[in-house]
Amino acid sequence: MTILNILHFPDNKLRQKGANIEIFDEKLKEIAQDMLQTMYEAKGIGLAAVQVNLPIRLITIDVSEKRDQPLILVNPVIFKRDEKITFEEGCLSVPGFYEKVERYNKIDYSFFDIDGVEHISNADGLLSVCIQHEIDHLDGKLFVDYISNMKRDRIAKKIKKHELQGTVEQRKKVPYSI
Ligand code: GNR
Ligand code: NI
Repeated sequence: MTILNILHFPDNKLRQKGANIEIFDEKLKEIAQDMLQTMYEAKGIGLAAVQVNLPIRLITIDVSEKRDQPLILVNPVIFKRDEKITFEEGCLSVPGFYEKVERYNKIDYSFFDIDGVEHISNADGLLSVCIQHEIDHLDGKLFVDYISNMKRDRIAKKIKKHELQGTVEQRKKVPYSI
């Protein structure tokens, strides 16, 4: 198993759209396990393949308190939406920033499991918000797209500056850097 690298806003690769998955093979199972491990290690409740630079329609989720109820959703589609809910969202691709976003409280959705079997299910509350957030990633969309341009640009600037500083710190640790 491998911990995958999570892309950070404003990386353009986060704007890639995930392609539908048509082959349910061992490689797909491996990717799903790596994504689960990456999600747990990052302490996230969800992860979309686009966030780890894989433009395919695969998401992992675990909203359980004990973090022992992993969900793997392939080609998820929401086909019914009900009631609005406002939720303070965060994102592993927008580290350190939280904003209120309006979503649907209740959804009906379909997906394929890792073996290629289709299922229909429903969700509300946190799971519903998380599924909508993850499907957005598969469409190249981030929660910061719902806030003002000014706030979004400031977040982009802060993350860029923070990561530039990280690079400098790493450079300092190398005694004879080139
Ligand atoms: O870990 C996460 N927490 C979260 C909180 C509120 C709404 C959505 C989320 S998803 C996020 C993980 C992530 O970035 N998934 O793409
Ligand atoms: Ni996210």
